Amino acid sequence: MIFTGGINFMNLKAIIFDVDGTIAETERDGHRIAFNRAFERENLSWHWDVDLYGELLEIGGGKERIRYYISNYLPSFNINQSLDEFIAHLHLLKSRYYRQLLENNSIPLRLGVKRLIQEAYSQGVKVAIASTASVANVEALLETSLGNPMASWFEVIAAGDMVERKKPAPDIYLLALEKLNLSPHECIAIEDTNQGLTAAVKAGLKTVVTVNQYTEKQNFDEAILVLNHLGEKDLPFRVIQGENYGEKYFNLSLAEKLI
Ligand code: XBP
Repeated sequence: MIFTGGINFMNLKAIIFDVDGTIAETERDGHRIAFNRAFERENLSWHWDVDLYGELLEIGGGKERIRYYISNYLPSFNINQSLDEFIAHLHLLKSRYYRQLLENNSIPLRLGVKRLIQEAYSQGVKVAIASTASVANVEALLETSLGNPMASWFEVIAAGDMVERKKPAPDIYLLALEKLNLSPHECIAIEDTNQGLTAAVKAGLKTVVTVNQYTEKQNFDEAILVLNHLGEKDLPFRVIQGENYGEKYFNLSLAEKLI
C-alpha cells in the first residue's frame, strides 16, 4: 500500500498514457505536417489533408501508414528500390521534420495532463507510456512539451517497434505492464482512439478515453469512462460515457475508484 499524506492508493500503482492525441494533439498539426514535408522533399506529389489523414489514422505507426497509403491509394506506384527501404527512408525524413516542428514550436499538452502527471509523481503512483509512435518521437514530445525533470519521471516508455504487432494488438500494453512489473488491475490506461482502447482492454486494463476531433465519433463502449478532456479544478471535464463519482476533473481518487 502506498500511504501519502492521508490518501491511501490501495490499488492504483501506475497510470499508463497513450501519447499522440492523448498527451498532446500531435497528429493534425505535428505528424501530418511532417509527413507532407517529407513527401515534398522527395518530390512526391502526395499530400495528406486533414480529412485524408483522419482516414489514415486507422493505421497506427508512421511506416505502416505510408505502406497502407501506397497499397490502397496508389495502386500503380512503382520505385527502383526495395519498398521497405523506401518507406524507412521516408519515415526517417518525416521523423526529422517532426522533431524540428516540436523544437521550433512545441505542441502544448492537453488539458489536465501535466497536473495529473505531477499529482501521480508526488503521490508515488508511477507514470508510463504505451505508444505506437517511434521511441525517438515520443521522447522528443515529452522533452519539448514537459521539459526536464518531468520528462524523466516516466518509469517506462514502451513504444514503436519494441513490439511486432502495434495497436489494436495488446502487445505494447503488455510490454509496459511487464516492464512496470505490475498487473493490469493495479493500473489505469488513458487513450484517445478506439484502436488504443482495444489494445489496452485486451491487455486487461481499465481504460479512460479523452476524445479529440479525429476520434469523437468512434465507439468507446469498452471504456470505463469517456471524457472530452481530463479537466482542471476550474475547467471541469464533460462526461460522455461512464461514472465520474461526483468528480469534476480526472484525479487519482477518481482513478482509484475506477479500478
Ligand atoms: C500514434 C500513431 C503514430 C504517429 C506517427 O500512436 O499512430 O503512428 O501518428 O508516429 P499512439 P511515428 O496514439 O499510440 O501514440 O511516425 O513515430 O510512427
